[in-house]
Amino acid sequence: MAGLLQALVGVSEKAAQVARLCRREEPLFQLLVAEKTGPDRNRRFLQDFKTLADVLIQEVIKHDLGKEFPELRGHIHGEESNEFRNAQGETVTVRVCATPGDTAALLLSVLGPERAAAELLAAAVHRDAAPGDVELPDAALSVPPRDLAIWIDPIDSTNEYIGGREDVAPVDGIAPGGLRSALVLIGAYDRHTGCPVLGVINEPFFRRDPLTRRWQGRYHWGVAYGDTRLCSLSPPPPPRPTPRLVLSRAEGGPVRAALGPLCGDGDGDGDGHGLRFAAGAGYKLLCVILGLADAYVLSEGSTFAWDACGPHAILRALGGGVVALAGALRARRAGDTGPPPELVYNRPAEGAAGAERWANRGGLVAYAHPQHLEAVLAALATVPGL
Ligand code: 2IP
Ligand code: CA
Repeated sequence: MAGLLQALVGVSEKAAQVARLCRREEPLFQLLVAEKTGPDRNRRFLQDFKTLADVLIQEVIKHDLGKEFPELRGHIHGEESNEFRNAQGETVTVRVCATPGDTAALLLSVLGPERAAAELLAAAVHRDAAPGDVELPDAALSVPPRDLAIWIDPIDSTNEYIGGREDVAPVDGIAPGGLRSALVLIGAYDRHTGCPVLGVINEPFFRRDPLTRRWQGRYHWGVAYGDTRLCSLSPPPPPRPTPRLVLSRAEGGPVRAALGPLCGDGDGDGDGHGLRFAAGAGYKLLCVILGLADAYVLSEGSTFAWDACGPHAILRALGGGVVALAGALRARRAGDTGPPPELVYNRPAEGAAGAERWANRGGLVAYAHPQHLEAVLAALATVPGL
């Protein structure tokens, strides 16, 4: 298990390096932002460069983890399929080849004339990632990889990653948007129960080195398996008497209005009181993990298994969790007083197709302290339609 955690940290570092590379190296950066800079002859592909980088990172993670832990092969999932269509309409299966040259040639069949970009990406995926320096206490961590499966989000908060704003001032430590909210999310869950057991969040754009001006990252991990709870972070501070909640900017008026009073914001307009707004599902979960917010509330099914699995494992390691909002409200209204069901990661939504199969339908509440979960549910139980 310690080996697997180290490996997950290692692959998250590789993904973070690719994320930084795509913004640092001109040939890649041009492709990344091309959509914003006007029409181009190769439009069909350019619109999908970020997807190609994501697919490639996913394949690297599958390749590297599958090599070290053969039991995980076929159980490593992400948002994207590795079937990629190039500008000529041909289907190319993106994968890591035996040599950097072969991988570059494969990427070139998607990237058309962009040889420099293909070579930079191929070199990055074949470079050895810095091994995770995670040291675990000798706790008997006996969960065998054959019982686990993995969800990966190579870069969450795509829009902020592409937009690349560096100067977004944090409010009480929470960045409302910008590069800080672009994160690598990796989670391992129990194949049989669907419970998240191991999570890594990597922040590729944590801070700029004052001397080199290069971006530096950092990462966090957590383990919640059986009775074992281990985390790279200290437990969150004691619950604030008035909770601080973080929401998506897309969250609607009725939910804001119901939650505002709970956190000292009478009209729910987020004007410096307890409601905070931030981009990125993973980033909002990280805010709860870091104790910057007490809960993240989302009333829509706009997050997916790959957004929540890794952060959820870390939250569990710290004594918190993530519940399905609609299910929790339903149980509450039916008089059920037990703890509401946590999200699980092995059950596709019935009747859904494509990415929707893995949507966290009906929204979620991520919390650090159970009393804040209770307060949020009590406030939301009054909102019609939820
Ligand atoms: C997105 C991303 C969005 C988030 C959405 C996720 O993932 O994190 O920012 O919406 O739920 O699925 P919001 O910012 O409103 O919380 P991706 O960027 O990987 O598509
Ligand atoms: Ca995402």
